[in-house]
Amino acid sequence: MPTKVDQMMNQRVRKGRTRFTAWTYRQYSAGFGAPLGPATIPGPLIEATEGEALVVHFRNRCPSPVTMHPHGLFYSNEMDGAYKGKYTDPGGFVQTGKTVTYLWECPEGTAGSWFYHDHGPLDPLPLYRGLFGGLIVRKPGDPVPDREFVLAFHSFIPPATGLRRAFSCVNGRSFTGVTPTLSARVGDDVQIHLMGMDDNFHTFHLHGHRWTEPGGNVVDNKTFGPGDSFGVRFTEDNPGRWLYHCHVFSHLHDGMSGWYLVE
Ligand SMILES: [Cu+2]
Repeated sequence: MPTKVDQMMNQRVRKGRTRFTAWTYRQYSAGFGAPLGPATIPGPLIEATEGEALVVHFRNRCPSPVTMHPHGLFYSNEMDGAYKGKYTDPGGFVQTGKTVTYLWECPEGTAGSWFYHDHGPLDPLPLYRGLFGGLIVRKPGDPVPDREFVLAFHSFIPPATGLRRAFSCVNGRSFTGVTPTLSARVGDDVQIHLMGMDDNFHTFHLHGHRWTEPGGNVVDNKTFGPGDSFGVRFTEDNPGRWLYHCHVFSHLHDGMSGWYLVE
């Protein structure tokens, strides 16, 4: 929260120290030559179409063993990226400086809003420091939305950060105006991908909007728990300065909230 201002309440936020060293996934050019962008939370968005396979070359530059474990895809047992004690495959325990290659497949039936995260021997502390990212699989020929956003609802907790206070976050940031400000224009095909990346239950509420789930339910506030992920899609029809937020009030007023600006 670099600005220390909550624009929703138009007030300064006092939470003591707010700086710690996060761990993130970061995309590199071939052979780990050079980073292709800044380190971000969530990490690089991985996108695929049904029928494709993902080959992920992963090098660990964190000071402790970490991994990549995907949700929603098809993968064989040894591509799980999970620590399993004496049953662990190499991809489930990647030591500092080591490289592994994961092969994950996206056959028919895997389309969805998914994510990947650390599942190594220190789970869940590395995840709580930021080791997670979005993963989207589309059906062949599905139109790409005009506006697409990936939002992780999560928290930074003292055992992971060493800070005195916990922080309720969207994409590593707290409080409206500091969290991602989304924007769209009337008529846009908008898709927002949500994921729950901590120990809490959250909801996604978007003011002035509603969306229809595949089963036909019309929703304007959706509950999701740890490890849940989903997409919200609608045609934009309502200009304004809107709030999106978690409707668990203690999370909302601890910063799990942001702007959605529609022209
Ligand atoms: Cu919440």
